[in-house]
Amino acid sequence: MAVTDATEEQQAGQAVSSFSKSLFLGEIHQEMVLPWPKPKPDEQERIRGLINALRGFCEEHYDQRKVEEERWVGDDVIRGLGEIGILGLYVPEEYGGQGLSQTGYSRVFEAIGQIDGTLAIVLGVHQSIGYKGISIFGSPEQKERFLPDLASGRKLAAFALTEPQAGSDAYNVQSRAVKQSDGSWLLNGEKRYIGNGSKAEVLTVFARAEVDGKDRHIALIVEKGMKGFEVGERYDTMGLRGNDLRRLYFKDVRVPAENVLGEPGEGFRIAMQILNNGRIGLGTGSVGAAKFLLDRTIDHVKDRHQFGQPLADFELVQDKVGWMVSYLFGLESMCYLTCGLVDAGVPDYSLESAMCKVSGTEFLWYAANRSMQLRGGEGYMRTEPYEKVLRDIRIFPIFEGANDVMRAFIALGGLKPLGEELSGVKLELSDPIRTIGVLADYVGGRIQREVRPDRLSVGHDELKKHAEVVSDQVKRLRDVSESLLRKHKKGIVTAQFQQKRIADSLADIYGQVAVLSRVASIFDDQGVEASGQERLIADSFCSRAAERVNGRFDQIEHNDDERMSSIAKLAYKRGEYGYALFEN
Ligand code: MYA
Repeated sequence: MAVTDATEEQQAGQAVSSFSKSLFLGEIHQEMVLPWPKPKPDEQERIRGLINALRGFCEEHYDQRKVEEERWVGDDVIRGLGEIGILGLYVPEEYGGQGLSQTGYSRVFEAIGQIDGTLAIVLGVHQSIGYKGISIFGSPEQKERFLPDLASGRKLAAFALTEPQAGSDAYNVQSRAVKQSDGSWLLNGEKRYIGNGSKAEVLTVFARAEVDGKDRHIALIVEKGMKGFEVGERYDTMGLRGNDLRRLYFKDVRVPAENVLGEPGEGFRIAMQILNNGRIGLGTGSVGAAKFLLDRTIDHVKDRHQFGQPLADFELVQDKVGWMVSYLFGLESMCYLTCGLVDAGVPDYSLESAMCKVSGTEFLWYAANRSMQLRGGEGYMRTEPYEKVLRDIRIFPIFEGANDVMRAFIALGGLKPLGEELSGVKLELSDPIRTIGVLADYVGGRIQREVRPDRLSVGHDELKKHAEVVSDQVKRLRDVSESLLRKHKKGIVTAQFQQKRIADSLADIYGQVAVLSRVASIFDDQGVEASGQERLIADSFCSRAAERVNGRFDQIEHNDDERMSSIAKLAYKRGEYGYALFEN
């Protein structure tokens, strides 16, 4: 049930497959991002009810320190949360779920992130990625068979992609499924770092498989109890101690044909599509956790007095709190704009979800450190939540696509359509990361046609200056992207210093668009005068983001990348830091 108000213009926007990829072409498809997407009132009501029930339940039954000690959130907690609907948030009502949109799902998930990182991960592994594949790609029979138990919490789900030789390079999975004469698949292999590992009864597992004579991937639904499926040892982790993280072994596991998810051969695409959704969850989960930290920090700095005044009155405290509020507003806007794209049926939101993941997880790390800093010496004590939060969230920039890999994916994914346009040929290239360089070979001299980029127009004078600046950045994005393709040709695939500049700039541009869309809608609803605070935030977020973007674009030409690489290579050669001080 898609329950957001997707306007006709937004649906018309589906003619373009990706908002962010279009920015690389200098096009701003603002019908996709304006007006700001909001859930319908009846869904908002439902979201409120679920969040209240969640908070009430956790207040009474969830003790995060006990979860750390016992190293599991508790089967009773899973059952209880299942009973109040938290385990089947986006599952259609006909299968026993709540039928929420992506926006609704993410909003409830944010509230889970506000309560505890471990709980968010256990529930996220279950529904953000564990059974997401069944809900998107499952046949009606598979949905009927699995979703009711999963949505109610009678069964838990897991997602098994990562292997010893396939972490960031997920394409390289070595597990193999071989088709048998009866149509079943014989699965062999090993997975690692699998959340809910011993608890899950339904697992989405990815393997290589020969399909029509080609080496492809397959997605299989493995069920606990299948012969040859063994749960291995548990990892001793730094944080998220209540997450049951395991190795899994598959030894001649016979998976029946009716447990193949989607089409054989489509496994990698299925995995990536699931992760696109999972990455949004990590973005909004980070929003929730950051809100928890910020609220605590605001209480503390108002309460604590030093040098005869509250901490809150010191300028450097205001600098930190003000910046956290402003950036959180930007991050939240970016995440929920992405949810809106999903709910409007935009087919490709892969770059947006990767940006939510990268921006969310890095902001959360910053916010947790700053909040702890502002708590002073007391913040270092285990009686305060910071040490646990820091341990829990440290993995976020690493899993669900390491942030450096996501940056490469964002930059190359965006450069690919531009490369195609410049080449004038629609090339059948399979991927942005491995083969985009081939495109650049086709890029000849100066581009023939004059490119007139679109301008972003928001209907309020107060926001127009920012919209103009964003439009200029989009033009520059196209220009610098074009010159990078010309300069590096195939080498763009490995030009990671430049990829990072492009990816981070895109995130800042997208963040500004999201903030402008949201604040314009607040102006519409409340009037400009009444919305002074949001205007202030829009001013600060957009000005700072624009400064970062322009700084990075300048660095594309003027940088010390080569020096940095040389220093690193010399260090590799020395085999140690090795610069002599007086005692050597
Ligand atoms: S789960 C495991 C996480 N693992 C990963 O995320 C793996 C990271 N690696 C990748 O994503 C890929 O390998 C990359 C692709 C991006 C590097 N959407 O040749 P390719 C298409 C749609 O470029 P590669 C975990 O950690 C591509 O266009 N399509 O592939 C648990 C091409 O298609 P075509 C995509 O060079 C965490 C084809 O695939 C996408 O290998 C638990 C081949 O692509 C995409 N994204 O590089 C978290 N990517 O052939 C719980 C590629 O048609 C979450 N393609 O052109 C819960 C949240 C809780 C929050 C709590 C907060 C408090």
